[in-house]
Amino acid sequence: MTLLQTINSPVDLRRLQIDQLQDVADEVRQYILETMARVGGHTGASLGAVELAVALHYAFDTPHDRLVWDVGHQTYVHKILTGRRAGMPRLRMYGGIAGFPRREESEYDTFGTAHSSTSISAALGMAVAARQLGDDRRVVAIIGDGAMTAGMAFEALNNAGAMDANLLVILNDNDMSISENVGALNNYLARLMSGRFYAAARPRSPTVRCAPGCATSPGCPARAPSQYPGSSDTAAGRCSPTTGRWPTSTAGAPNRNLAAARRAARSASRTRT
Ligand SMILES: Cc1ncc(C[n+]2csc(CCOP(=O)(O)OP(=O)(O)O)c2C)c(N)n1
Repeated sequence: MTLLQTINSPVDLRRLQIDQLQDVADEVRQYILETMARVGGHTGASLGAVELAVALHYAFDTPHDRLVWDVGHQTYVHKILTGRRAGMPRLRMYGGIAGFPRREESEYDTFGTAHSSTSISAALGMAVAARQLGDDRRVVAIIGDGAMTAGMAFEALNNAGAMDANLLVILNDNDMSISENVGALNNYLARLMSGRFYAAARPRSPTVRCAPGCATSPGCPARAPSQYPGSSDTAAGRCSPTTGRWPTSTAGAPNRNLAAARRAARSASRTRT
């Protein structure tokens, strides 16, 4: 039996060790390739979100926490991990599952959408509603570099920045849209990705799991080690479950590196302009 066959919901995924997640991602990728070769679909877009979907369902307490996928055809991995693996061979067929998220289809589909550029405003609405209700729900918008170019996404960012809502926006930049991406934003992101900030921050990323204060939130691996047995954050002295802070002995390491990376990025952008 493959690992993937044991995952019928994100709860099963969250029982795994962190170092098993890459195997899950590889199996999902293979499953998509095999299935889509037979039935057809938006294969490429979902292949660009395999690790991301696995990581998000592992780190967040879905469906309580809300994942809002911007481009609905990126959600094949999300569908496979949320109990719809067996339905994939009938994707987009009469009586089968939809090629996009549908709220009627699953409690994990938080927003019925095709594409594009609506995720940030939808997620902002959910985050503000959660705050009004005193709910500790976390909300994540996942938006591609293509969808990010639309005015609606910028309106939503502008609004979100002024509302102090608990909202995470993930920019999934794969340098592609309907076809290869063009335009000033694309050029800017390419500069950012090839710049010194990214180069300096990237080697640190495998060790950065919890942000300072993260242990105060319900999905924090350090806060719920039994739910996330693969997490070694507490053991490694990173995110403290009691204070939610990085312990002094090691706190400096990631933060100092990020600070250095930011300084490098600032000086790099000064030299470029
Ligand atoms: C309101 C609106 N604007 C633009 C489009 C065209 N459109 C469809 S998908 C998409 C973005 C796809 O690129 P990306 O978000 O990077 O996702 P990927 O396809 O790479 O997974 C765009 C701009 C649209 N369908 N609707």
